Amino acid sequence: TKSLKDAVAEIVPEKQEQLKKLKADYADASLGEIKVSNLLGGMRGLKVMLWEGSVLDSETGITFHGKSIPDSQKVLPTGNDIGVKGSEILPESMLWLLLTGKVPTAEEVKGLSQELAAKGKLPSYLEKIIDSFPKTLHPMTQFANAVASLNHDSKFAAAYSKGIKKTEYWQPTLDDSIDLIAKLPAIAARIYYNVFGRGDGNQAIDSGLDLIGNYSKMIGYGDNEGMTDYLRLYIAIHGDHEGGNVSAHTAHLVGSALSDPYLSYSAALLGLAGPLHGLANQEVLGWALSMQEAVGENASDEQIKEYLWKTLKSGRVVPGYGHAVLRQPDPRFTALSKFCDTRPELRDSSIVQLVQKVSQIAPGVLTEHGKTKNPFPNVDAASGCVLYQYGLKEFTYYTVIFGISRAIGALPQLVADRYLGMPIERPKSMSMNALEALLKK
Ligand code: FCX
Repeated sequence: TKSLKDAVAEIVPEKQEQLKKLKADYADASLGEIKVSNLLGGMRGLKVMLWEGSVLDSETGITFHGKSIPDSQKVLPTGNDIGVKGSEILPESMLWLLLTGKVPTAEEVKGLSQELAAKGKLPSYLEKIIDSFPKTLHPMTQFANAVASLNHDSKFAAAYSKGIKKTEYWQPTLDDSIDLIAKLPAIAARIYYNVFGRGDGNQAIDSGLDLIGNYSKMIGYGDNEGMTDYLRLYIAIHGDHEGGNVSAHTAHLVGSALSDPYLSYSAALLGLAGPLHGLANQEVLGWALSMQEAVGENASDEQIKEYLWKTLKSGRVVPGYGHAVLRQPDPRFTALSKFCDTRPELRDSSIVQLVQKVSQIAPGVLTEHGKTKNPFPNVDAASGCVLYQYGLKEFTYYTVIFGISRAIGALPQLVADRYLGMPIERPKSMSMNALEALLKK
């Protein structure tokens, strides 16, 4: 069977040709004007970045090389397809799709799973670094530090210092990316063990298991099919959300300086650790549990409304709601909610039921409040309550799981950046005085 590297090598010439043609035919074509409001408003809506894996439509949500989440669920190989139990998308299948634009066969995914298992063990220097972190250091800070430390063994950094040709950059970038994705579960599991004392302290890897089958086992859920398959689904559909979000953009920006994949992705994780981005899933659960404590288990719609207003009136955001691009309910939220509906252990859970009830009521309250451009739930509204129900109750750890996922989207773009020869990113900034002088001219 074909390796992932062979599959990427196959598409490189056509992608390079496509870029050449775009430059030749359209280099001077306009993609719209830049307004002062764009400069002052976090660059919303400006089409200024190339991102190959996925495109986000404000109404219909994310598509991965043209495939929606339900499309992907129909065609991408699952655990059952490769001989490990489970009916949800394997993150390996999504990684293959994002890197190549092609749907892999079950054999190709199985081969990739085996490659990842073979590369998953942590070097002992890294284990020592992770073990030296104080337990009180936030798991995301530990995660980003550990990922950056792997730059010690970067093939890209080594090849660059030896003078590798620019046309070959993508190959060690892909090697590093696969190596990093292979090691993320063991890094995340070791942090979990050190901070919370749960799971397997040695992060043993079973060569017959898929990436997340192994991760689930390492954090103590190897026998829980529901949790393992949920983790696969969550990690697969959460991987890529086009290029402008903080974590993806950071990986691309830092990578544009030819920092290797470990350094680039470590920077992305630090962006993911912000409460308006990845940390929202930690925030949502804390907020939902406080609501449950305040309103009790069988809260009425009125009680939930009151609680939402209390949050808004105290000047806080309702975590898990709103989005910088989306203007409809997030299809990732919908996919996770559907997963809950198919599983009795989740369907009957009071916290899952509360979160689902809030998702019906909050859009009305947020619309009446009148500030947010999107009153609907985003992915973070649903993700944490499922982990909680399955007994993973340490919510400062939740964003680490998001951090395993985002690598599957951000690293493929880094590979594309290298085979497309993308330049160092360097937008123009303005001071307020310079802006006024320009506008008054
Ligand atoms: N609750 C209350 N107010 C909200 C809100 C919410 N959930 N979402 C947006 N608003 C407010 C904003 O704070 C802003 O107020 P301001 O004018 O006083 O500054 C106003 O509505 C307009 O914001 P809007 O343009 O709709 O949203 P932005 O693009 O600026 O921000 C995020 C998007 C996602 C950051 C925002 O909706 C938010 O803070 N949501 C809550 C946190 C969250 O769930 N983040 C996760 C997002 C995502 F899925 C991810 O990255 O993981």
